[in-house]
Amino acid sequence: MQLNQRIEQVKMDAKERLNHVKTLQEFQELKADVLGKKGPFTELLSSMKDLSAQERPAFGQVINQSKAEVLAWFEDKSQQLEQQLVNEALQKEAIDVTLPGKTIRYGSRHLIRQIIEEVEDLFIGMGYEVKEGPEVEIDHYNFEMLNLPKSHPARDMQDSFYITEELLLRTHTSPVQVRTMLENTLQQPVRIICPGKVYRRDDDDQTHSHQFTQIEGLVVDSTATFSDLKGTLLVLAKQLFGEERQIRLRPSYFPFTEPSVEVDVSCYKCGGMGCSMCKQTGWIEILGAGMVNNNVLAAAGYDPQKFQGFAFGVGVERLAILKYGIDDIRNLYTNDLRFNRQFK
Ligand code: FA5
Repeated sequence: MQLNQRIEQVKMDAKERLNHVKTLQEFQELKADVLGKKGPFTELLSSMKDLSAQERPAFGQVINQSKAEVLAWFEDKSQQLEQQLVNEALQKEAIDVTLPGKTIRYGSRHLIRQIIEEVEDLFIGMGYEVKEGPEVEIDHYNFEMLNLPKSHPARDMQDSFYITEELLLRTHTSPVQVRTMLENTLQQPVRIICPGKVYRRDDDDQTHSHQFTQIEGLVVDSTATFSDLKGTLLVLAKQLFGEERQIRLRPSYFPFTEPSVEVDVSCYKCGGMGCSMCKQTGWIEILGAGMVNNNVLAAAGYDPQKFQGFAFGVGVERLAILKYGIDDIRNLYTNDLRFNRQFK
């Protein structure tokens, strides 16, 4: 075979095989086959020894040109393969932005917590400090320091869970006022609210629970009056329930306040007409309040001649019931997520 023909055949053969290459590995193998040391071009160059000295340079040039041409085809193919790999990778990693996303469920604060924080925000804005105390309390702070000695009949108002003779689950948040006044050894004015859980041996029904939440409020200084108390409670009721809800104060009795009142808010369900929720009265009791009894001030080291004050204790669950029209207090404890999620 003529050398020219052999060169053409090598080129055509290389082109044909290159067209069939699909993968990078096949490409590398073919490149080594065609352009490597043992390949046809090396063989062509060595076959030039049979040519005359005049013919050699021209053929050498043809072989080198052909090899450069074939090399260029290989480079084109290499780029094609790289592009193909990139395209395949892009296709594999493609994200369908039109697919619906996965819903991520996230938690939220419980309704009781939300109301506590709403009340805290309101009172912090009026210069109050937030204080907390222990849920397991000593009888001395829960009752005695609040003008309720051991044999006092008013202890029956708060049926208690005793742990020992002297230790009980606190029945109200009022012991936190005692603790705060006692801590305040310089007898400075006090303005606090104290949220927390309390426990009573009450029978559970739509509006009563054996464990519930109270927020205590206490102001002690030289000028606090009953009208300040009334104004403060009105601000609280309007903040929570809106302008249209009414409150009423009923004379009441607490050993730790004198005078004492019970505060009711008009029933959300019947608007005051009377229904099963408000036991046909049109009102739901939300808090007890009054002017701090002189005995309580004196026991905590505050001179009743110089200091006076008011206090209140509000039931947070009752606030939730009224604010959101909840028909059973027990819904606040059973942790049914369908219920809880309504108050996100
Ligand atoms: C007291 O606990 C007093 N310590 C409140 C107080 C503080 C009066 C400071 C004066 C000065 P009372 O027992 O009325 O008071 O409870 C206060 C509020 O807690 C009630 O108005 C009501 O909203 C709520 N409450 C009482 N018992 C329950 C119960 N079993 N379940 C749910 N909420 C209750």
